[in-house]
Amino acid sequence: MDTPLKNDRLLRALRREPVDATPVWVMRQAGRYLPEYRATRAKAGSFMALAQNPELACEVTLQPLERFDLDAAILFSDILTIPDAMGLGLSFAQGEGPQFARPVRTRADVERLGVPDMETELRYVMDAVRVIRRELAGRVPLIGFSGSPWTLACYMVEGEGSRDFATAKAMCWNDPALAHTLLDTLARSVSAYLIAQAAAGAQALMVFDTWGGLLGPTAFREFSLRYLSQVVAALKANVHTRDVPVILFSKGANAHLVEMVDTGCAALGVDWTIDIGDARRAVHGKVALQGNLDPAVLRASPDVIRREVHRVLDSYGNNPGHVFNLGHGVTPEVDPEHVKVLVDEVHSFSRLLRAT
Ligand code: 1CP
Repeated sequence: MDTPLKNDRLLRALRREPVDATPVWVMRQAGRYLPEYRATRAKAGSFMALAQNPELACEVTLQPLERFDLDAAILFSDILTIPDAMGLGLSFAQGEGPQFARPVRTRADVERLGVPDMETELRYVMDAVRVIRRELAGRVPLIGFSGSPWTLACYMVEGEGSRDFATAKAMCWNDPALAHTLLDTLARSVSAYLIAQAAAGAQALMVFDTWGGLLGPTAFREFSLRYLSQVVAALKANVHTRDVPVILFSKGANAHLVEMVDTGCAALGVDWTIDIGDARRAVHGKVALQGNLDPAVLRASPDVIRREVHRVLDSYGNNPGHVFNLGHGVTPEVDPEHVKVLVDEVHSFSRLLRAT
């Protein structure tokens, strides 16, 4: 567990310290675009069987690191493990999104929910963290993660994926007190989950607020940001997490970057709809930024990918605190060779930038 890191670029960049080259990892770097992932998933039988088997979860976590010169590993799991552990009955139909057998709609549904026990109901996640740390043997840091309270509430109330999560939003308008009870239970669960992952060995923590951008400015502050702040405050107050960098990613919420800095997070994820140089100026270099290449660029030719990598690196400039990533997850039809082009170009071009 105490093996020194051979590659600490990610952690240095998150602390806004100098690095020899910009660190890079890719959201959803383990996933369906990799044939070896599809093979392991077939062997496991289902997505949840894969996620609940620590040895197989470790195998797929390491697969992208065998192919690409990545600067971080991310735990192979899912944000929906918490609602599953709360008893909602999660399943993934083949080729389709998540579904809950028992969505949360009424006050009785919300009041039934408790904070899951991390070392029993979610032990498989902590076991996966421990196995991955052992197998990584200090090659790169391991990122743990959770969904944000708001994004988890979206799936729990809706009962499945959605374009607009209109049922979840309706709860916020029709019964805000009920929405707040649910979000508070989720914030306490997310905090306990991230603390347990750090205690098990996660070296950085990311919170995915994938659906934050569905909310207007006032609702974003009330139903998303407030609970992100609650989570970061809980992590700062805990001995396992007070020194572990936290990355907050609210997709589609670029208008709120400055307010998000006030949570006390180490870094903000940014999607591709803002120039990363503008985002850096907006936050006055007070946090690191992670992003923000449009994932659709990976469907273009290697020359276009290199040019777009240069554009993002040039825009951030020779400033501390950049973690290169996509602005959202890599999609299943992407050619893995294109991910290799991206990763190698980030390292070589960022070295060049530092030399000039
Ligand atoms: O068919 C399959 O094999 C399942 C596809 C899949 C994968 C590869 C799912 C189901 N989850 C995952 C892994 C996963 N999910 C990771 C692993 C680590 C890595 O990045 O390599 C992570 C970090 C997540 C996080 C996640 N799950 C988010 C937040 C990030 C994002 O992409 O915005 C969300 C919204 C989910 C929900 C979810 N789980 C799976 C799917 C297909 C979805 C999206 C459902 C929808 O469309 O709403």
